[in-house]
Amino acid sequence: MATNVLKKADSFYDHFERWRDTQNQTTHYCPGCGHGNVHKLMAEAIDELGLADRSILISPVGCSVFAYYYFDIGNVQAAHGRAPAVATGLKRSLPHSIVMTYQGDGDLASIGGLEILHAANRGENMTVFFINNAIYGMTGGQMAATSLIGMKTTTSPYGRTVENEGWPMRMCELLATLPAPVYIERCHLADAKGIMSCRKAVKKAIKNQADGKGFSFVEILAPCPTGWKMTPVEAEKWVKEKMIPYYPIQVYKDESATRESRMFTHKDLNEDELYTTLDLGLFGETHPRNATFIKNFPTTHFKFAGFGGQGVLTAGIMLAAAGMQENLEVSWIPSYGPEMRGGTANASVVLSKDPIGSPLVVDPDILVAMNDPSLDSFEDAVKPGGLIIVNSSIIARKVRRTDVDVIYIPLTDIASEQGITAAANMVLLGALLEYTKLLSPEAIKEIIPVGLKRKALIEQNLRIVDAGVEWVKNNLADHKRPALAKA
Ligand SMILES: Cc1ncc(C[n+]2csc(CCOP(=O)(O)OP(=O)(O)O)c2C)c(N)n1
Ligand code: SF4
Repeated sequence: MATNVLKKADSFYDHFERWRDTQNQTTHYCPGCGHGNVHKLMAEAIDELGLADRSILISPVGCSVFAYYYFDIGNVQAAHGRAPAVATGLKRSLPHSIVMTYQGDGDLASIGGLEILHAANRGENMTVFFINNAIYGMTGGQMAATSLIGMKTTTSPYGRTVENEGWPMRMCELLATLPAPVYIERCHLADAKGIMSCRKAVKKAIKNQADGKGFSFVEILAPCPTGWKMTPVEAEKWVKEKMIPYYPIQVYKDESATRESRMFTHKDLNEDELYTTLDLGLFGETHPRNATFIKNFPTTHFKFAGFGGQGVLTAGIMLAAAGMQENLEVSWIPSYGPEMRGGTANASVVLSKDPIGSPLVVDPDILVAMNDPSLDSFEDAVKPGGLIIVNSSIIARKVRRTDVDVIYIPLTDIASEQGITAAANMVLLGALLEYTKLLSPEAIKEIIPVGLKRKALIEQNLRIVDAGVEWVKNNLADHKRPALAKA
């Protein structure tokens, strides 16, 4: 006699540790919730396709945030709405993985509306499961982009209206207008027949990815008895009678049979190609590698801050370029306000003998403050024992900190005396390097002819760097660093 053995899919964990039942066999979902059903269909499809070892599920923010407690495959949990972006990164770096996002309507159609649109438009070779229960279940029943007209939710207590909240969004129809997606289908969980259609759709959407066909999207109309304040039976009926008429069950697009397999390929550039592509060779050959210099180089974090137009970004990038010529690891990252001119700007620069983890400079070793707001903003952030260079032509006040080294230099006045007021940043570079000895001032002078946009001013700028060097020699020879000097 033939026997049917009903057993849990292998792609599920043997024990579901999230919930408190004695045998660890139930999920955390409410009775009658659609999420459990969809999980089962997915796990069985992954088993049948033999893809568990390559599969990565990206769980969303929403009731299904804990999907990773159930699926015994690769799991990543993404910030609200960002699953398609995370999936893109994963799929592109691991092209042979099977990447699936699992997203509710709040996650996919509301906060993550653009992520999904762009991933679909790029035709990312990924699989998206969109669980449309027309409400934010996890947070207590707020209106979703897909809540129906007339639907009462905690944020539409009088019922959703077109005038107030707009039309419910039909994601399948919207995405099917894009040329890139290969497969888009909507199915439902309201009865056994509907679940069987979902089963096929789920499997097909995963298989498409394994075949390299591109972006597949399955929307599943699912009950949320708790959010809808119904019994599970009433909720099933509601899917059938209210949701399906507005969200037609059909295949919106299916080019699976005709699409060529398309695998994303990395462009592997050799070192020469990398240099040309990224313009890294802009400053010519780097200097011969000086192993002792590099070994002894103190990793230094700089913050150059001032008004837009004072050249703080340029000073930062020139210093970084000079460091690069000496074979140091360098980073430069600008930050500026929205104003085209006159706003504040600052550059974070790191020079290091070791690879740099983050280009952000939160607590600089050296702060260059070109104006008052910059000193006010960053004085407290400088590391104890660090250095603050104050543009005393503009900043009248003194530094309050007593645990840092401070030098006051009239950068703007020196630049004016040399004929270009706007070149205070060049005075700074000369002075900074002469004072700290981190690099030779000559290193910056090599960069200027290439880095300066206005070539007619090269000679003058070189002289202005020298003026900064001279000023330090003439004025700071007796400068005493505070006792707590930088080690
Ligand atoms: C950036 C951010 N904004 C808001 C929230 C709050 N939040 C958590 S889940 C959720 C909605 C989930 O609804 P849905 O995606 O439909 O999933 P369901 O819970 O219904 O399965 C919201 C708004 C959050 N966690 N993060
Ligand atoms: S609130 Fe709704 S979506 Fe969330 S677990 Fe309960 S029934 Fe499912």
